[in-house]
Order: sequence, then C-alpha cells, then structure tokens
Amino acid sequence: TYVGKPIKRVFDPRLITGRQNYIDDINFQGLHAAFVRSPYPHARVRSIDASDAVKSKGVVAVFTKRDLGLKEPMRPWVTYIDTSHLKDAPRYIFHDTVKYVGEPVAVVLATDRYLARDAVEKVNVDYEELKAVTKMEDAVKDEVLVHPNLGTNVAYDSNFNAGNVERAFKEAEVVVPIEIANERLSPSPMEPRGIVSRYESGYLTVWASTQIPHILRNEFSRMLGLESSKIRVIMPDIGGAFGSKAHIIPEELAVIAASMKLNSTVKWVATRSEELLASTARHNHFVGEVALKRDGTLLGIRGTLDVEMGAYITYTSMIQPQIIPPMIPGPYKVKDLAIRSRAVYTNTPPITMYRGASRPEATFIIERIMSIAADELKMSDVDIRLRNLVPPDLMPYKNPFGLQYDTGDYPGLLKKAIEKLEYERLIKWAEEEKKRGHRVGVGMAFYLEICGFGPWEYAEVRIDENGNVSVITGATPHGQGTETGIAQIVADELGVDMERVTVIWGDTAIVPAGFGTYGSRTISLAGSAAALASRKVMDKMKRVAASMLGVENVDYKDGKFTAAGKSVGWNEVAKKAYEVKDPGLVAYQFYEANVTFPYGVGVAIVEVDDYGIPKVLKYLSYDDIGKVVNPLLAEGQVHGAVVQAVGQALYEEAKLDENGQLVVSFSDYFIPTFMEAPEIKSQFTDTPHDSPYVTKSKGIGEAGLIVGPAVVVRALENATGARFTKTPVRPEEIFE
Ligand code: MCN
Ligand code: MO
Repeated sequence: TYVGKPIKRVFDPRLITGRQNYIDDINFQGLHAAFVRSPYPHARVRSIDASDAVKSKGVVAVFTKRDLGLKEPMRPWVTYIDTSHLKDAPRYIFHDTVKYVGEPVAVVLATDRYLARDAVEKVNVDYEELKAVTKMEDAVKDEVLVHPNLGTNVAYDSNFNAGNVERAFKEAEVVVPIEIANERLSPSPMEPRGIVSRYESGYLTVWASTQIPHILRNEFSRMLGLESSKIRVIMPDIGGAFGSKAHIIPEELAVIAASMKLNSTVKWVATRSEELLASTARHNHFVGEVALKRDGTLLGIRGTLDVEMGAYITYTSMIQPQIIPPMIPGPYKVKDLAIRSRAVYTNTPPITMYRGASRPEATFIIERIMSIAADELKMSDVDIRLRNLVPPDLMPYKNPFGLQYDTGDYPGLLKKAIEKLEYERLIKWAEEEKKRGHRVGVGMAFYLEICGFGPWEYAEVRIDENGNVSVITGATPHGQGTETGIAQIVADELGVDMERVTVIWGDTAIVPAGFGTYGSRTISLAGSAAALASRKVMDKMKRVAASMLGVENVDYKDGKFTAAGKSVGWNEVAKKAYEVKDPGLVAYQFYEANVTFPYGVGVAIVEVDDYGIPKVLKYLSYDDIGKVVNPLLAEGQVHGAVVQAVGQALYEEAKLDENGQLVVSFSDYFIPTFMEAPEIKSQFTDTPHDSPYVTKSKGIGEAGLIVGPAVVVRALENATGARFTKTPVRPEEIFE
C-alpha cells in the first residue's frame, strides 16, 4: 500500500531539472502586452494620448477604456454579502478614475515584450489628481471617499455577537486591553502571475497561472459574453500561488479582450514589481479587550476588527472580514463575544488571499490574547491554554458562532506536544542562556484551523485497455504534490502499482468540472472523490472478471481476481472489457465538501543579535491532521509555511508610503532565504482524530503559517521581555 508512506512527488524529476512548462515557457506567435499605470493613488483620467506610442517600433495597438468593454462587470467571487451596489460597477476593464498607484489605464500591444514596455513610456496620460486616503484609520472616518457613490469607505460592517458579553465583562476579575495587527504582505510565489490568450475563429484558449481554471472559464464567459463551451482554460505548471492566484485581475481581462479584438494571441507575464502590486494581502487591525477570571478562564472578548480591502473588492478579499471573527474563539471554550468586523476601502492596491486567508489573522488574535493574558495573570502559556481548551468530551463542539468542530482532543494534544517537543526543557534552557547574556527565547502557540471549504470537487477514474489508470481531477495542485497523494489513494483502492496511475488536472477541455485547490481542501475532498470513483470502476472490473470466470462474485487482491480456485489478472480483465462495445471502465464522482478542523502546536527558538536582528533558530511542530496520506508531502507543507511564518513575523512588509506608493521592490521585500530559515522539525500525532472524509484526512497546506507568526512572536517576547502585538516585529521595536 501507498497511503501513509513518504513517497516523493511524481513530478519532481521534471521540476527540479528545469523541464517544467510555466506560462513564460509557452512558445507562440503573437503579441505581448504591457500596461500604462497610474502614478497617483486617486485621479481622474482627463485624456490619454497614445499617438506617439502607436507609431513606435513593433507596436500594433494601444487600447484604453473605451476600446475594451465587458458584458458584465467584475465581481467578488464570494458573495455572501450584499453586493448589489456592485451591480452598477462599470462595464469597463479600465476606469475613468484611478484609485490606486499602479492601477492600469491602458494596454500596449507589441510584437516583443520589451518594445511593448518601451512604448508604455510614450503614452501620455493627463491626470487630474484627487484627494486620496491611503490609511485604514483615516478611511473609516469617511472624510475622503474611495468610491464617492457608495457614500462610505466601509464596504462591510457586521457584528458577530455570541452569548452575553456585557455579563462576561461584569463578572470579569481582570480586564486586559488588546491591540493586534498584521501589516501588508506579499505572497511572492516563485512564478509571477501570467496569461496567454489565443482567439481564433470564435474560440478562446487561455493559459493562465491560476488555481481555479473552471471558475476562470465561467467568469470569462460571463464578463466577455462568450459561451463557456467556446472557452478553454489551461493551467500549465504553476510556480506556486499561496492563495494569490484564486481571483481575476483587470490586466488578465485586458489581455483576453485585446486578443479577441485583434483575433490574435497575446501574452503578459507580470514583472516582479507588477506581481508585488497585483498581490498584497493580510492587512488588518483588531482593537478590543478581554475579560478573564484570575484563574485564567477566558470569559469574553469584545472589539473591532478592520480589514483592508484596498481600492476594489476582489474575488477573495471579502472572505477575511467574514471568516476571521467566527474563528477568533479558536480551540477555546470562551462563549461571550462581540466583534464588529469591517472591510475598509483605501486608495491602495486590492487585496488577495494569502496562505490561510483569515485563519492566520484569527489565530494571531486569539493566541496573542492567550499569551498576553498569561503574562497579566502570571500563568504559564501551557496552563492558561489547558484551562480554556475545549475538552474532548464536548466534541463535536459547536462554537459560539455556530461552527461545528468535528473531531479532536485539544488538551490531550497540547500535553503530548509539550512532552514530545521538550518545551519545558527548552524554556529552562533559555532561562539559563539568558543568565549568561545570550539573548534567546522559546515560545509556543496552539491553533485550530478550519479547512476543506466547498462547494464540491470532481473526480473521474478510467482504466484503459492496457490496464493503466487515469484520474481526472478538478483539483489544481501547484506545488503541494497533492496529485501524488491522489495517485497513492487510487493505487491503493485499485490494488495496482502507483506507476500505472496518471493524475490529470488543470484543463477545462479535459476535466469536465471542478473548483480547484485552495483552503487546504484537496487531499481530503479531491482524494475522497477519487477514492469513490475508483471503487465504482473496481466494481465494473469485478463484473467483467466474474463473467470471464463464469461466476457471480470474485475476490480481488494485488492484481488478481479469484473465484472457486480460478483466477484472472488485472491486465486480462482490462483488455477483455474493451473487446465489447461498451467497456464501461470509467466512473465519476462529485464529492460535497464539509469543513474539518485540524489543530496543533508550534514551538520556536529565537535569538536576537546585538543589533536587534532576530533569527529563528529552530521550529518544532506537532499536529493532528487526521490520517496522514503522505508524511513527506505533509511535512514539506509545514516546512514551506513555517518559512513564510518567519517572514511574516520578523521580516516581510509590503510597505506603502503616505501616497499609497509601494516603497519596497522585490530586492528589499525581505523573504527569508536559506540563511534566515530555521531548522524545522514537523511531527504528526500517532493518535490522530479522523475527519469524516473517505480519506480520513484533514488539511495541512496552510497550518504552519496559521500558527507560526504567533509562535515566533511569543519566542521573541521570551527572548527580550518586551511585548509585541503586530507583525512584522521590526528591529527598532525590539530594542526600543
Ligand atoms: N497531505 C497529507 N495528509 C494529510 C493532509 C495533506 O499527506 N492529512 C498532503 C497532501 O497530499 C498534499 C499536501 O499535504 O501533498 C497538502 O494537502 P492539503 O492540506 O489537502 O492542501 P491542498 O492540496 O488543498 O493545498 C492548498 C494549500 C493552500 S490553501 C495554500 S495557500 C498553499 C499550500 O497548499 N499554497 C501552496 N501549499 C503550497 N505549497 C506550494 N508549494 N505552493 C503553493 O502555492
Ligand atoms: Mo490557500
């Protein structure tokens, strides 16, 4: 069997020898796009003069607002909220009024990408500068409006009330004020976003660096007014996404619209600066207070959460103000909460998802609350958590906002983690080291994550006449190795060699339906769909084998069907099936999603040098993710996410100036390199609590970044004796 074994990704040889096929590797005949962008955070476009640009070498066309229309406006993908005001959104890709520095106003099409970029400089745009608001704290005052027609900068304002928070604060023995924030980050995948659009005889083919090909197809169809049957979206190799490639940006639409207008193929691959502009994430601010008993019982939380949207709502940005509040109670019993959650427009680039989207924010808030309360009450980080964790006899547990936590033993896992990760010993070691003048610290945090979001996923399993197996999946792995996990599951279900299983994804012409990879759902959801489809095909194989052996029922094991002392092999049965007109060795399965809740503990050791520069020396994790399909892949996910967590906690900030201008470039946006990466050790519990999925698994794709920032910040506090309430913690704050 394969499930549970540390099998290497099936595509590794191709990827690590540079034989992959990213967007920029696609060869084609056609045009390259480059964008004219606003230098102002808020301005009216009076006129655009492209006469010089059009005459430049290699330039075929320059398109502005009126040239590229949409049948229907762009819209947020997640529409739990009232988006009626967006119905009158302009049906243009470019706007008359630009609302952030870098917003595109025109696209240049040329025979070569450098000629296209050169011509961008020759497009003269006459702007009338308008008053801008670039900071959330100013924007909520509604003095300067990003969208004057809305009458407010608050795009969403909702009260998440549970229990009786007044009573909790009345009964409190200790009330602690809290203020917690994350600064803007950039997911920074290895490959920036990019698109190639070919339009020919009424048929549109789009290669896109995306996580959601089917959603793109349907959205392109809606916005461009072309039947979805005439659109094919292909996701080639993707050099990472981290949630940032689950929405559509105007640049992508402009490329497609231009290719349709010119009956041509058009390509655009974002430069690193454009990628920084297109994907920034996770800027939020929570101010409130917590009510506690002196014994550490957390009674209540109240406060206001502001989440920045930038200048426009994207397909995924509105998820955050809606999912952070109900996840703030986390794994704890606290019942009385009043959280006002607001989404705030500013004249800054629109926000994308970033690994964990909402769960890192919620976890940072509740884990900071736990650690700060521990300090105030002079309790240990472990004791205060043990006092508040939901005990196993309350599982399944309905949290105060109605989320149903499926399975787990939170206090049990915490106790085991403390032991396995030798937390108490490390804390003592740090105390000793500090006495010797060595600035080190140890920190821990707990997390509960919600994953496995819907709505459903699709799988199809076929056995060909040679007995080889194809799995067609709506999942869209882009670095996780989930295709390898799915191949393991199917190989086990069918009792065949994994080499014989090919997993196919990311092409709407081949995959009939699908949603994609996000929210750490794929191995559980697409894996379960594939397992059930495999069982259906297996039944058919058994029926063919039975008729070959002239019996009613057969047993199957390791490639052999047997009955009454006779047997036939896998290959013979597959071959036989294709001798009839309808072999039927194909089955599909839609599998409905159901959220599931993995959880775990992280411990970090941090060292601070004489200049206040922190470094995470070691990071240890202990998680319950249900059944582990492939420990190598799952651990790999923790490793990658932890390095991003170190970046968020200590180094990374997509800083904007007063003008809303990004002041970092990719050379000073400080992603941890091998030098800053800690030694990481990821372990999974040997007594897992299964999810209700067929695979029994829960997700691990985001966990390291969900809990990591709280872990690292706590270790930094332990090292310095200071309190830090936001990420990233800058060196100048460490030695304040
Ligand atoms: N796995 C396992 N056993 C489990 C759970 C997971 O063996 N119980 C393995 C799976 O086989 C898979 C990996 O762990 O190889 C992640 O699976 P899962 O948790 O189901 O997450 P997804 O496949 O849905 O991946 C999405 C997740 C998200 S939401 C972001 S953001 C993210 C992440 O994955 N983006 C990534 N990890 C990334 N890794 C890379 N290299 N690139 C990205 O863009
Ligand atoms: Mo994600």
